[in-house]
Amino acid sequence: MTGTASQTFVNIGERTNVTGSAKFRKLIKNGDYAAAVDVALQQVENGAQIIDVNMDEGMLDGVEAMTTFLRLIASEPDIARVPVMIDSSKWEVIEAGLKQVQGKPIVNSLSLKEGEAPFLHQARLCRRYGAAVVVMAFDEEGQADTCARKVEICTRSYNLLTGIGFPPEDIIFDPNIFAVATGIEEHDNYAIEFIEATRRIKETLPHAKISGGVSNISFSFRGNDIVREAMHSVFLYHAIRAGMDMGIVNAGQLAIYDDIPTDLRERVEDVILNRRSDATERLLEKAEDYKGKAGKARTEDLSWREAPVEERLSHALVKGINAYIDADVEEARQKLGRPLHVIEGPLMDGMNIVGDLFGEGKMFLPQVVKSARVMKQAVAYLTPFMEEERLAGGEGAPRANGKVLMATVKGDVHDIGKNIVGVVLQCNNFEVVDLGVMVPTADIVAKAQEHQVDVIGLSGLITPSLDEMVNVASEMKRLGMTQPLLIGGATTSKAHTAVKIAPAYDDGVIYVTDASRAVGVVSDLISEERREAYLEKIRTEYDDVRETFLARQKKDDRIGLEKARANAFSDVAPAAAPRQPGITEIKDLSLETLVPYIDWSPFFASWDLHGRYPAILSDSVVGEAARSLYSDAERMLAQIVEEKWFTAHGVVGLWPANRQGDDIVIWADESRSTEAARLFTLRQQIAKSADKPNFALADFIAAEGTPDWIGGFAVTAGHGEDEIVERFNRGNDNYNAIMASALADRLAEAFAEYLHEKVRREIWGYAPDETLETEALIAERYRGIRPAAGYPAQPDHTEKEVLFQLLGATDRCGMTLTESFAMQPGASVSGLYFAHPRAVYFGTGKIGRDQVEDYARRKGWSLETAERWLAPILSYTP
Ligand code: B12
Repeated sequence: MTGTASQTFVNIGERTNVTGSAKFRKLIKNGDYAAAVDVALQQVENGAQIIDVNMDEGMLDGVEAMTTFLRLIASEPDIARVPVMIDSSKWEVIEAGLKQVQGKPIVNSLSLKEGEAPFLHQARLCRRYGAAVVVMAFDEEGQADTCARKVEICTRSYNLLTGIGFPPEDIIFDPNIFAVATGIEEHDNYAIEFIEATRRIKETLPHAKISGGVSNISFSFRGNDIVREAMHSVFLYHAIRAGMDMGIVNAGQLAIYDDIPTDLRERVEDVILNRRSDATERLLEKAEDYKGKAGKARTEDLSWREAPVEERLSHALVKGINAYIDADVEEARQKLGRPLHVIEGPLMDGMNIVGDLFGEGKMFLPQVVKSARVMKQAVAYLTPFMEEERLAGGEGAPRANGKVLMATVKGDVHDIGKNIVGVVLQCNNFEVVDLGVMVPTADIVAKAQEHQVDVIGLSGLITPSLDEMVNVASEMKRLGMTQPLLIGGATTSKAHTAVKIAPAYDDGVIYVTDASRAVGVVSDLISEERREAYLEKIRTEYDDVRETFLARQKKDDRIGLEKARANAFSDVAPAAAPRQPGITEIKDLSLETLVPYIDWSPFFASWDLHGRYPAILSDSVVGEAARSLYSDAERMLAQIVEEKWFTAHGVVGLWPANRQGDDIVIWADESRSTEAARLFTLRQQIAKSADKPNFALADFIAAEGTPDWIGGFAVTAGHGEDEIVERFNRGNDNYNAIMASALADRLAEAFAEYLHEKVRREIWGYAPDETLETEALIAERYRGIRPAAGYPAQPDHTEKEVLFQLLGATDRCGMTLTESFAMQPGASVSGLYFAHPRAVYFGTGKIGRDQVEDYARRKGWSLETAERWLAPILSYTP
């Protein structure tokens, strides 16, 4: 087991630190904040769950750099979903950071270095901002290196902090990780001192957390990555067991504990645990073998087929092998006498192993879903025998741990995330009643009552679903229901759940970030003993989140709309007239054309494997799971193309257009006298530094008097998907059902990429000579952008309606919009084309009431309607 991948351990990304990353330092010094934001994004995509931001550099204005950077990442939803650790040795930089962060910040760090008074003063200020703090084991006498000193300083800090009412769960101790195996004898016990101190702090200082910079431990082996990775893994294996909660560590560069060759692991362990006096020399000796070497490939081994049937079933479940399942289950049934004995015996034992391995981070999602498939197929084989027994008066089906209802709310078509959670719950012997997508509130509450479920889970992909979830909560309250409500899906968040949904329902509303946490949460909710304490903990936590959110909203510093407009991006660069103006249809595009345009990284993310393709395939932690998933995907993709499982249609429109204020007028023809339609855009109202504009999409189109053009598109690769998914589900094959959906989504996105290129080179033709490889396309190294309604530059989903009309997307492509403006089929994308050479993607960020009123007026909406559709980006509470 890696320990490092343990479900509870939190990775802190460190690349957005000017002292630790030369690349980041250079970007910040050159004022290239857009590229610096990309660094943060990559960190998150590579699995960082917190990002550490440090601007402590002699030549930098730390306050300015911290402020600018945090503002920018706050308007990037993919980054803003992870907490920020504001890292500085200068208090004014920390405070500048605290003023910017939207979620719960973490301050890194405070210490008793300068004595108690400044320590407490800073802690009080952090408390006021709702921040958690990292406290270094450092006092007036220096940094602690022994366990006793570490514990002493942390205890003193803890007593001081709790003495002023600082919440203990917001205290994170860093008891100093120092290098071992340096050749200096006094250093040999450093890892043990840290691990022991961790254990004692966790035992004696309730709720406090432990963190540390992991790579320090292996400093003496610089240049030998295999040994360093092994040291990090072994160190974390022991430190996490002692209670370490989080650490600065490159998750992509960790060896799997079990995979470290035994002789190397033993010698590393000797060093980390200081087990023998010659440990350093012996590791140095061994390290020679690993200079520049790569790992070995494994060969398939069928010897498990010779084991007794119980062991074979367990092996098949853990490894996800369904090839022999029917024969093995039949053998077990004959051996054990009754079908129920097979389920409650070897099959449940096997699934328990799977559950444990997943919980410990030894198995990853695709593997678990494969295990679930084996289980389902085994149960399906046994069902007729159980039915026979039941008819003959026996007890029939096995008992589940509890029943969970799952549904994607009305107006939303997202399925994958919910289905994955369903499978993981089933793996842990919960019965799941899945109502599918677009489920109206009335059906959710009726089915919950009919099936007498213990817990209700709601999922949503797009922001209008957030409101719908509030409706479900209110209806549950009105009907006096008591089941706890789980909230999940891409746009949901703890803040939204705490601020908007929880107040609508009294019996527990819990936001669940991902599938791996769902089991723990549901178990707590179902347990008679733990349920109340768990709900109370959530209530207190959400009260805090709400308080912090509202406090922050009060001191929000949006600038007025007029001021933002005065700082618009103004660079007139009208586009050349298109080669094919008006509508171009693409009917039944060959799927083969799209394959080279697939961006694989999000495919892995949809299976909870985080990292960039292709590097993820050789990742030391998730590489094996990623390779196996990828080869299954390639196999299915070949079949999709060959057998035409899905049908892809697309449509492009290119129209004469001009900007009018923040609107874009689309003209009926080139005389530009009759308005055919009007698009509405929203402007950033965040205070910007000197030379940075407050963008709105309209800025990329020339004002009247200068002829300019705009484009729109809608593509789908989803016709046929539902039938295929249904077919797999009928065959108890969730793994392939989820795989087919994930591939349909990839093809839809690839279609958007392919079509954009065709538009630039041929249909519009403003970049006829562009030749870019897939990687460069994915990195968007071309002229022009294609923002979609719902993405951060235009969060208003209703803008899809006019686009669909202009394009005739329903007639031409069979695409429709739900009442929440989700597109059907699910694997669909639509958006606009801007050709301006300096057009960029941006986030509108939160907007002020003045703009909401103005937008309502422009769209002919009431203020209330505008506030409903723009709810996620309001900087105020209506
Ligand atoms: C893949 C993807 C797509 C795919 C597939 C969409 C689909 N049919 O599901 C495609 C390319 C088709 C697509 C299209 C669009 N997308 Co999109 N998409 C994404 C992306 C990159 C990943 C979503 C995903 O599948 N993740 C993998 C799954 C497994 O994760 P998950 O859904 O979050 O589920 C996990 C947890 O949330 C949790 N969970 C989920 N549900 C539940 C339920 C319960 C009860 C529990 C306990 C837990 C739980 O467990 C799951 C497993 O760990 C996100 C960005 C992101 N990084 O999240 C944007 C994102 C969701 N998309 C977005 C948008 C706007 C769109 C479009 C509207 C754009 C457009 N105009 O064309 C369309 C809408 C499609 C439609 N049919 O209407 C926005 C939504 C934000 C918003 N303002 O509404 C996002 C957040 C991107 C962004 N940064 O703005 N998209």
